[in-house]
Amino acid sequence: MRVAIVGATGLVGSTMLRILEERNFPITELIPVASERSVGTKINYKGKEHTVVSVDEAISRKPQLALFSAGGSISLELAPRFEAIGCYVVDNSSAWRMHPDKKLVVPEVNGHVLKQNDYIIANPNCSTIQMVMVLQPLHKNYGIKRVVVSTYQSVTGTGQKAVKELLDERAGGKGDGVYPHPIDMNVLPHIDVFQDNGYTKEEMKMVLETCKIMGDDNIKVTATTVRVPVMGGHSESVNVEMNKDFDETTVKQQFSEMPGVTVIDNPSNNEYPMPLFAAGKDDVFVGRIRRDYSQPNTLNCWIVADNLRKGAATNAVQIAEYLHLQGWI
Ligand code: 11C
Repeated sequence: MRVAIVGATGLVGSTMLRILEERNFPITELIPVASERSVGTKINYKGKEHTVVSVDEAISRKPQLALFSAGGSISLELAPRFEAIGCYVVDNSSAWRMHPDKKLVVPEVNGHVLKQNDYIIANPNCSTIQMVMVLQPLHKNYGIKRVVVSTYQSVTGTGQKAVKELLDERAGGKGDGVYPHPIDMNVLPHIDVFQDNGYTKEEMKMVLETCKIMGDDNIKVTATTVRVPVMGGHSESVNVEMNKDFDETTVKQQFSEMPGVTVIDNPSNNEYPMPLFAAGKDDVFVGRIRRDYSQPNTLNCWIVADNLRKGAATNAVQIAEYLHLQGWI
C-alpha cells in the first residue's frame, strides 16, 4: 500500500511512523510529506532513509492512504485534494471532527460507523479518545447521564516547541513564551483558545466529541482542561453519573474486558495509572475506581494514556487497519 504521512516531521507524525513500523502495517511505498522548509530532509522508517517530499509530489505518487497531522487549516485545504484521487485520509486535526458528513472514530467504540465512501475520517482529540474508551462500557451497561472531567495534560499535546519550553525553563532559561505563563513549576487552566461561553476550545472538544463518538447527544459533559509540566501522557479525573446503579467489582471487570483498556487499581500497594508509566504504551489505563457517595449511581475514576499514541497516532493507525481489514485499501 502506498501511504503518505502528512506532517511526518512533527511529534505526532513521527509517532505515526513508529507505530506503523511496530504494527507492521502493509506499506509498499512510504511517502513522508512536510512543509516546504522540510522538503529534502530524511526520515527513517524500518531502517531505511526516506526523503520528505512536497504535497504535489506526494499526490503525484497516488497514495491510497494518507495520515494527516499538520494542523486544521492545512487539513481543510489538502484533505479534499487527496480524497479527489481516491485516497483515504485519516486526519488528526480538529478541522473535520464536527462536520455532519464526516465520521469521528475511536475504533473500539464506534468503528462500525465507517462506510467505504468515508474518504476523510476524523481522529478525535487526545483527551476525548482516552475518556470515551473508559466511558463506553459504562454507557453500554448503565447508561451515562452526565460526565464531569478535569484534565492534567502533557506538554507533548502542544508539540515539540512546548517540550523544548519545559526543558529550557527547567534548565533555568526563560523559554520562548509558548504559553502565556511559565509551565515548569506551574499549572495552566487554559488549553487552546477561550470561547465566548467562557470555556476553552479544548473543553468544548471534550463536550461535543464525546457525544458524537458515543452516538448519544443526551450525554451531558462538562470539562476543565489543564496543562501540567508533564511529558508522558494526559491524566483525567472523571466523575460519571449513570441511570442505573452498579457495583465496583463488576465495573472493574467490565473495564478490563474493554479492548485497549487496562485497569491499574491497587491503592494499598500505591498502584494507580500515571503518565510516567503510560508513556510509550498504547493502552488507556484506568484506576482509582470508586463510588461517589455524594449522589446515587455515580462513579469516580482516574484515566491516563500516552496522548501521542492512543490519543493520536495509534488511534489513527487503528482506523487505517480497520479500512484495510474491510478490504477498502
Ligand atoms: C493538547 N489536546 O493537549 C491537545 C492537542 O485538537 O487534536 C491536540 C489538539 C487537537 O494540547
